[in-house]
Amino acid sequence: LMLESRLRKALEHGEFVIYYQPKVSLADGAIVGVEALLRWFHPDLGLVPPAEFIPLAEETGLIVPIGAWVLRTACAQVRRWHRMGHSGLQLAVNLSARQFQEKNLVATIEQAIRSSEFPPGAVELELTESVIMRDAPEAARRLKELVALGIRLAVDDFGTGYSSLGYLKTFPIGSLKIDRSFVRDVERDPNSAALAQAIIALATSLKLKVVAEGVETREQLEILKGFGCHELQGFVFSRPLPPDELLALLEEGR
Ligand code: G
Ligand code: G
Ligand code: MN
Ligand code: NA
Repeated sequence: LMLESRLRKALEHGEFVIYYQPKVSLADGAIVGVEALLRWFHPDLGLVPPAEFIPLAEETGLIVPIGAWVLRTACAQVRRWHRMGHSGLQLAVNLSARQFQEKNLVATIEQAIRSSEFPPGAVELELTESVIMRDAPEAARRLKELVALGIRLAVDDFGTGYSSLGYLKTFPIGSLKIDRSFVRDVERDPNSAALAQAIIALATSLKLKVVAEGVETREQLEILKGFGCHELQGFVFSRPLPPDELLALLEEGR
């Protein structure tokens, strides 16, 4: 309860920050995008990890205003990086179930994009299979509205939901993010390797981009690259970073 009342005030007190984790092309090692990851720095509690407050923000509905703030702030930030010469940089933002169902979602996104003059094609929304599959006909309409804005859609934690694959055929998905549970054991466990390879083959034949998340070692990187994976995200390249450190990394790479 204490956490909940504090969470209610966190936005107005300016206690949220966004960290950015690079997504890297496996073809040439270039940073092609960033995923916005919310952090809560509480003056007394210190850093409260997202796993501890995002479920609470979901339950209470606070995720809706918080998520709108994330969209506005991340679009404005990445737009500044575009203007500093990193013009191709993609921005990925996570959407939870509550946000996806909220009736003002499309307007919120449109406004965030417009107010920062953000190129819509450089925004990608990350949704999990369970969010997409919750109410399939309604979700399909929603996804079409989002795509009509010109933005892209990614399936997050791919392979962990208990959905059919049918939605990949009918829904306007642009990319798959291989869940890190498959990546973690890819060097040791032949089944994990087979699954990662199958997901990459599936994505490739459907002409979807495929991103491996949670890549921690050089060996994992090489295996995934060998399987034809397009991009990676993970500690092997960088942790999620505060904006100034992310910018330093971008400047280093040119
Ligand atoms: O940042 P990791 O470092 O700990 O994130 C944990 C979880 O929190 C992930 O599942 C991620 O998708 C989710 N998350 C992080 N930032 C956001 C956000 O801005 N909005 C939503 N809805 N989820 C987020
Ligand atoms: O669920 P989602 O994919 O949005 O969550 C991203 C989460 O993964 C964040 O919590 C981020 O901090 C974490 N993460 C990113 N790279 C790695 C990694 O290489 N290893 C591990 N263990 N976690 C990672
Ligand atoms: Mn994500
Ligand atoms: Na994920």
